[in-house]
Amino acid sequence: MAGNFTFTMIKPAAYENKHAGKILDMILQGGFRIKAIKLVKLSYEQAGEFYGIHKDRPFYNDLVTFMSSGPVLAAILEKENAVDDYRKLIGSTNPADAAEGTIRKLFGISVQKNAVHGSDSDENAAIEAAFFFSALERC
Ligand code: DAT
Ligand code: MG
Repeated sequence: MAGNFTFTMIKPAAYENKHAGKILDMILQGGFRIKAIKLVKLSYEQAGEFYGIHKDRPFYNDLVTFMSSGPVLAAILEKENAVDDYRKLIGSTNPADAAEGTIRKLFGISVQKNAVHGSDSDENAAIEAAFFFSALERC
């Protein structure tokens, strides 16, 4: 059965470029409810742990450096079928390939600076949400 929450981060470039308000509005208008949210500045080590699954990929070091370069806005988003519906709302990993009207198409500036993270499975949504938020921080 599909889960009812996913995890997202507005990445440092999109946050720095003042797109957080517009992205949150798209998330809310897309039918998601914000269950938890906070601004976090990850250390290199913390970003490395979050993206540990990619540690053997050639882009890993650049990705971790970028994700620890400034604040990220982390959130848990609630909706039926949240993981798949959010992946549709954000679009393909590379903004150049993302469908018109998606968050990455509108606000992404490169594969790395693709505006937002979105969990790829219910299992990873649970792991990623727990990485950032305690049970007390979820409303
Ligand atoms: P997604 O974020 O769509 O789940 P992913 O899990 O494959 O994509 O990769 C995680 C992040 O790593 C992605 O958001 C941006 C970066 N990335 C992926 N492929 C890349 C590449 N070929 N070059 C540079 N960065 C890349
Ligand atoms: Mg991924």
